Amino acid sequence: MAGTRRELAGVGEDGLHLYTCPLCEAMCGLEIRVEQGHVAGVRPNRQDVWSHGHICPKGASLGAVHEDPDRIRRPMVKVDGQWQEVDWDTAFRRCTELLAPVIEKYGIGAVTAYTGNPLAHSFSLARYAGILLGLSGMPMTYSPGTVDQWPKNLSSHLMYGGWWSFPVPDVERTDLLVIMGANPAASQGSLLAAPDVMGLIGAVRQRGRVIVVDPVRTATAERADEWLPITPGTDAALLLAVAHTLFDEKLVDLGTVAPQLDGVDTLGEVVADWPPERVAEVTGIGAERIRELARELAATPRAVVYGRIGTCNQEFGSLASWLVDVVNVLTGHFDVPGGAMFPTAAAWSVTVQPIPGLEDGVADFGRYRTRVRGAKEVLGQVPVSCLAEEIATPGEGQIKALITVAGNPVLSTPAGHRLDEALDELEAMISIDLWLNETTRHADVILPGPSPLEQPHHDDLILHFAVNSVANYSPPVFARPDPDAPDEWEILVRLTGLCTGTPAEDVDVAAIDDGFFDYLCFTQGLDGATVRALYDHGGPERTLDLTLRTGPFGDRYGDDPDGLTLDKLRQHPDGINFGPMVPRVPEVLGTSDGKIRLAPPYLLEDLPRLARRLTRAPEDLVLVSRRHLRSNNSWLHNVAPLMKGRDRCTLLMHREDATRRGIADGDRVTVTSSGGCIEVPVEVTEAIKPGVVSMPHGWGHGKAGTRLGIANGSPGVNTNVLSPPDFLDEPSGNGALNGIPVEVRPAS
Ligand SMILES: Nc1nc2c(c(=O)[nH]1)N[C@H]1C(S)=C(S)[C@@H](COP(=O)(O)OP(=O)(O)OC[C@H]3O[C@@H](n4cnc5c(=O)[nH]c(N)nc54)[C@H](O)[C@@H]3O)O[C@H]1N2
Ligand SMILES: Nc1nc2c(c(=O)[nH]1)N[C@H]1C(S)=C(S)[C@@H](COP(=O)(O)OP(=O)(O)OC[C@H]3O[C@@H](n4cnc5c(=O)[nH]c(N)nc54)[C@H](O)[C@@H]3O)O[C@H]1N2
Ligand code: SF4
Ligand SMILES: [Mo]
Repeated sequence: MAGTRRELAGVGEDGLHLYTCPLCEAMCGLEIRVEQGHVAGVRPNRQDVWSHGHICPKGASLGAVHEDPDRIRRPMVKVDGQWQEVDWDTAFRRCTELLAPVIEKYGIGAVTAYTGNPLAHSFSLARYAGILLGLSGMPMTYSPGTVDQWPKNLSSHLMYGGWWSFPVPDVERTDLLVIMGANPAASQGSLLAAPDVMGLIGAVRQRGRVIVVDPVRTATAERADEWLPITPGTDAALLLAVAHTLFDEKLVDLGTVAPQLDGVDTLGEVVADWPPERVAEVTGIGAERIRELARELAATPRAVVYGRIGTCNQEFGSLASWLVDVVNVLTGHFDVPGGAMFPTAAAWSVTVQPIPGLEDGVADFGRYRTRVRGAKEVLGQVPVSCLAEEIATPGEGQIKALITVAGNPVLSTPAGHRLDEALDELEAMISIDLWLNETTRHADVILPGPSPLEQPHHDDLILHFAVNSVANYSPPVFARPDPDAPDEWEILVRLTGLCTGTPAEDVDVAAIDDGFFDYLCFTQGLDGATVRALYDHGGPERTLDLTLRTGPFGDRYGDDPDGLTLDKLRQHPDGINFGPMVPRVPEVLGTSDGKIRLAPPYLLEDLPRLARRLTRAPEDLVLVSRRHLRSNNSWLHNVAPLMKGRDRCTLLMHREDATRRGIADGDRVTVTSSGGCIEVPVEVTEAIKPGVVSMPHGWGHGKAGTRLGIANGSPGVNTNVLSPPDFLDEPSGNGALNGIPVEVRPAS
């Protein structure tokens, strides 16, 4: 019934609510029916101008997430090892009692934070994380960024002068899509926000071709025209050979961005050393197939290569991330429809502001190093795998206090089992989280935010990866049970104040919020006090209105009366779609000379390391990671409807590899790496390259002191026990969670 107007219920009322799912980059519009104060049903919103009726099982279970009896609803304080529910004032006083003495004794350098993945999807946390990270004075903080997209941040910073300027594959209009190291059938798209991404990929096949480069024949590969099984960690070599062929066969076509390119000749000289014959053996892809891939890309007017986590979380993540873009540029598929394009978000994000001192894409890294390992800072982050040793190793500068925000690093980060032990040594740990899980069980205080359905929603960062310029606003479905409970942004502001010397309970939240707002106004050439006078409230809604109104479609506070405002979005509950991506070069570039740097020296310096990889003795077996549609990293395993079906925490192994080891389907095996050892059941398959095994991450529940009734019933094992903390992509410091050498034996 396209276009029909429905009667929508108000916040907290029974009836029909429209809500954008905050769980992944697909940002599906949902219809949520509430009866007697409970979610009676979740259905896709077919009138949503972005998702047009797409949904997955996770979105359909948002009601179960909200109703989860294990979800933390009131602050909790640990007293003599026992949790007590307390009021908010008591909880903040306890934070002060814990943190103030640590800062007084050791200084703020002994305090750090870990900010996890759901933050990027949260209305409140995403818009205010910058306050904690920027104003608290903590010299180093940690995040899953360095087990995720840090290599892409790095290559974008160096090439475009914008560390969050990611070219996104225009899947709506391309005719040849090469997917490397991504499985959108499970993930629903990553650094690629698209509505019903598998539907769009199916449509590419109707028009043209889809090729998947992955060591695993994933559900995405099953639905592609061709699967190219690649040796983990060798994508950079493959892409160098593709670029070689483009130069060698005079297929280079720089397209519309030609005037902005810097370094084309250097690149030509570099790739001359990388003929397909040189990389065929190590990649496992024949030289002629590589040449043909280059020719197909060059000959197809609308073609694009898309690389994601498999090309980042690996030994040569920075080179691979850079070279994906290089190949798109050399084939003329950059900044044009059907190629890789820079999205235009309707609301600009605080998160993507340049790092002070690094505005121009300079390679000024290692401005500080970690105390224990000497790991260098890259774009303000050090490898997250350093956190455990920084807590556990005594001496000047030892970490004594930790704040976690929406993160579960015990399961998500390399050698999480060591972190699990180290967390007990902290003098203070405060977690902003909704569950008592493997990480937060170590906390002294847990400060819960409202459930997703008790918050408004409009994505922040994710809309910068979206194939359409879309804007929408969802009011909360439910009213807060305790109207006086602070929102998560307020918690962040109080903890920031605490870090700078004010007791958490005394922090003037409104003043800090106003100061932050004034700064945001200042970046737009506006006077904060004047703009603030237009509002009767602060918080993320005010920030959203500012970023919409000063964004590309905004009304600029009246300059364009037809322009976008939050009020206008409220009147369009199905969202407003400003259409597909448009060319943005050169305006999007942050380099001082306005150029795209095709051959950044910092990345070229890493090529000898890749060359050494070519002659390394082949590994017997290497481990890669995978995702499942009904998991979300570590944290949706407590939702009963998502846990139906057979055990997902299994080791995928090729039949030949299993037979050779006397292993049968369903057998339990031990998997050993230089990092550690786990025991897990095997799933024997032909849908994986021989010599490669695959494990999902985010499992390993069932720990004492957690409150996860359902997850603890199907705990699985933590694959990150196997991730060696020092196995890294060197230029970015990103963890190499794929391509880990392992041994597999039948369990005794
Ligand atoms: N349902 C669900 N959705 C999610 C998540 C989730 O946990 N569950 N997590 C979210 C998050 S945080 C992220 S970052 C995104 C990630 O989204 P994607 O990037 O799509 O991640 P995966 O589904 O893990 O797919 C990665 C693929 O890389 C392959 N691979 C491993 N090593 C290599 C290699 O060396 N080379 C190549 N070419 N391929 C390799 C793996 O076999 C796997 O198929 O998903 C998001 N969406
Ligand atoms: N081996 C291996 N390891 C990996 C990966 C891999 O591919 N392989 N992928 C990596 C990637 S890409 C990522 S992003 C990381 C994820 O790493 P993390 O972000 O550390 O892990 P999550 O499992 O997403 O943890 C989310 C936490 O947030 C809490 N939470 C959920 N919603 C909210 C909310 O609204 N507010 C608050 N305050 N808390 C909330 C949950 O209870 C949970 O504690 O894992 C990484 N680890
Ligand atoms: S694909 Fe699923 S989890 Fe992702 S936004 Fe849509 S409903 Fe939510
Ligand atoms: Mo991620």
